[in-house]
Amino acid sequence: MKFTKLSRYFVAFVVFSVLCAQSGCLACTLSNRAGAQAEQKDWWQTAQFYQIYPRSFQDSDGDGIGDLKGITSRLQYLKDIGVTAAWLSPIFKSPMVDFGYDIADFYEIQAEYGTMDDFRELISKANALGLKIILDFVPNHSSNESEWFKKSLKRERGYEDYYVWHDGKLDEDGKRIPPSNWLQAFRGSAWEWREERQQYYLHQFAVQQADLNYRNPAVVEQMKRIIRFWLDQGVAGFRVDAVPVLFEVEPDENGQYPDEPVSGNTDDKDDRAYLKNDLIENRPETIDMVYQWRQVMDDYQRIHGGDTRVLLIETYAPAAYTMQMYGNRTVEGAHLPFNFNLITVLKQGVSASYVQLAVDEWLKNMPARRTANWVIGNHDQRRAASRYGVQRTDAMNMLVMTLPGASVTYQGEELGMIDGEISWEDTVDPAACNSNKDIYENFTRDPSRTPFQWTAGTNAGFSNASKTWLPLAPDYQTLNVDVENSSANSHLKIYKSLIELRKSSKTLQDGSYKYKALENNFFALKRYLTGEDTLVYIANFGNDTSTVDLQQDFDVLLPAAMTLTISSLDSTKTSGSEINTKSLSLAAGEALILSGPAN
Ligand SMILES: *[C@@H]1O[C@H](CO)[C@@H](O)[C@H](O)[C@H]1NC(C)=O
Ligand SMILES: *[C@@H]1O[C@H](CO)[C@@H](O)[C@H](O)[C@H]1NC(C)=O
Ligand SMILES: *[C@@H]1O[C@H](CO)[C@@H](O)[C@H](O)[C@H]1NC(C)=O
Ligand SMILES: *[C@@H]1O[C@H](CO)[C@@H](O)[C@H](O)[C@H]1NC(C)=O
Ligand SMILES: *[C@@H]1O[C@H](CO)[C@@H](O)[C@H](O)[C@H]1NC(C)=O
Ligand SMILES: *[C@@H]1O[C@H](CO)[C@@H](O)[C@H](O)[C@H]1NC(C)=O
Ligand SMILES: CC(=O)N[C@H]1CO[C@H](CO)[C@@H](O)[C@@H]1O
Ligand SMILES: [Ca+2]
Ligand SMILES: [Ca+2]
Repeated sequence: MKFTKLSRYFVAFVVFSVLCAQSGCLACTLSNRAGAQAEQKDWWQTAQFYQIYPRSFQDSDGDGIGDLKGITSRLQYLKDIGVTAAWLSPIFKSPMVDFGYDIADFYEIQAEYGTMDDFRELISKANALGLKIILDFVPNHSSNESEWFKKSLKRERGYEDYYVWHDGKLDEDGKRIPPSNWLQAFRGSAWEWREERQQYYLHQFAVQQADLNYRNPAVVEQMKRIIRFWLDQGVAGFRVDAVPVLFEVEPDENGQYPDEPVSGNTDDKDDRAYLKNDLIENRPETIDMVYQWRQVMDDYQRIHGGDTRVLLIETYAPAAYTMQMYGNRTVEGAHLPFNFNLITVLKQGVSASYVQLAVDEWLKNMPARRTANWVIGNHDQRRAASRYGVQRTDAMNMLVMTLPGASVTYQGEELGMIDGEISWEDTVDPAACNSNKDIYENFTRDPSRTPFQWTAGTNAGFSNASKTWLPLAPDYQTLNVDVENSSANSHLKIYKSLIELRKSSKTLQDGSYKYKALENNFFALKRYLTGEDTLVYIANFGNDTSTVDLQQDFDVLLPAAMTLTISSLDSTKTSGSEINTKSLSLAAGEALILSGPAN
């Protein structure tokens, strides 16, 4: 029997009321009030998502490479810190040219990561703990080692147009050249010649990542089949990779692809940023494909019931484009298009005014009744603590957890892990290997992929191998889960208390917001809700200690004294103490969450 959303909550409310009548506890009375509200949020709207990079999380068999059994053995950790749902970077069969983002079989698990049985075990352990597992869906391309590609190469029936093939064109000397000047993400041409077919194929990423042809209905159907296949295995949804590059412009009336204009952003002609890329990114057809995937997931839900399966998508794109991913007035799209503004905008500089710009860019463009989300890192970026500055580790974690909506953690951000140091000899990322020894550090993504730091022991407790697939970051003996969990205070302890606050605070879940960059590089955020405590986040993004009058510079409604609820690690202020909001002094990087009565 299925309930509509409203009636399901109503049933939960009745059951709860009965329990309460028996126990007569105060907590129940308070929860009743919340349960009775019509606008109850769905699980993903206030979720704490956590990205696992499987290769680097936990190795269970001593080959130096993380795996599914390793993840299963660490699920309790995720539960302990309060995570709602973990999304796993790709675990599918792959030659590992781009470490799993080059999938050879979308229906198989990569052998070095484990088996389908290991995956089922992972799902069942996660379910038992009340954790949700989300998979990475990589629809733009497959590995060139996939059966589909091999068949397409031979023009086998049904596969001729699985990829984007083209004859190329002739230059002035009659020499064959690629169809267009398009560049791939990892340097150089996006076209690769194949003798067998006497044609070029398109690859927006590495040569070994051939773009699937979304103008072929058989491809569209195949990808929907993949979604249903993994939903059948019990996953709670998908995080979809590299969505903006799904469709490219159609060929013109002569069957030719137009060249991209030069951007003027760099002189490096192999760097994708050399061109504008409007013809190969952010096409309108892509938005409709996202709506179609949502339909597949909603249909699945209608048939099979259970909690909402979520669609999270990766879009580094301008707001006007990204916001359409949520859906339009008649059609639903992604539950959450990932918001990378705190990464991209703050690359210009880390300051309160850039934080304000990043937050504005999302909240001022987001359509009504949609859910915001905040991301500060992933396996493509330098680690958050290294990018924002180590002394701002807690300030950033506190920010993403007090802003409205869902928040996303990349593994290690809860510990304040910093970039590993990877020599050219140890470099394995294609984005770096396709460059050279002198410039690879500008392109490498390896430093944020070093093994997770569990203990001060061998290989940080990640693996028993004599050599791990990437070297450990040098600081693992002092920066790890064991040390941080047994210290009186640590980034990890602060992170845990932030999640606890999010889970217990109606103000953070449902409250309104107001925020402002103040003149002395302080950023202030107020969350408030009728009848509930008001919470204020305040952080000093500058390099010097300074003092602010929060009432005068931020909000006259704030009380003159508020209670310190959570503070950054280096703060000398005592939790639970009274803070004078009219004269608040913060050291560089210091951040506080204050609470006070509703106003
Ligand atoms: C932290 O330590 C506590 C107490 O020893 C233990 O119960 C908990 O499982 C540990 N958590 C982690 C994440 O290691
Ligand atoms: C995939 O691409 C790589 C690099 O061009 C090449 O060495 C390999 O032979 C290709 N595999 C297939 C099946 O085409
Ligand atoms: C919403 O999207 C659908 C599917 O792409 C499209 O057919 C429809 O015209 C759009 N509606 C609005 C109001 O934009
Ligand atoms: C590498 O990055 C540095 C610092 O951002 C910059 O000055 C330099 O021009 C970059 N070099 C290349 C080859 O992109
Ligand atoms: C490493 O080896 C020890 C001793 O054999 C064992 O107890 C432990 O479980 C192993 N850990 C991993 C991560 O393989
Ligand atoms: C803070 O120091 C960093 C590094 O020294 C510098 O790049 C930045 O501009 C400084 N910020 C301010 C606001 O002075
Ligand atoms: C953050 C993220 O998932 N990045 C991936 C985007 O897609 C390319 C190609 O699949 C990968 O190389 C990135 O790691
Ligand atoms: Ca392993
Ligand atoms: Ca594409």
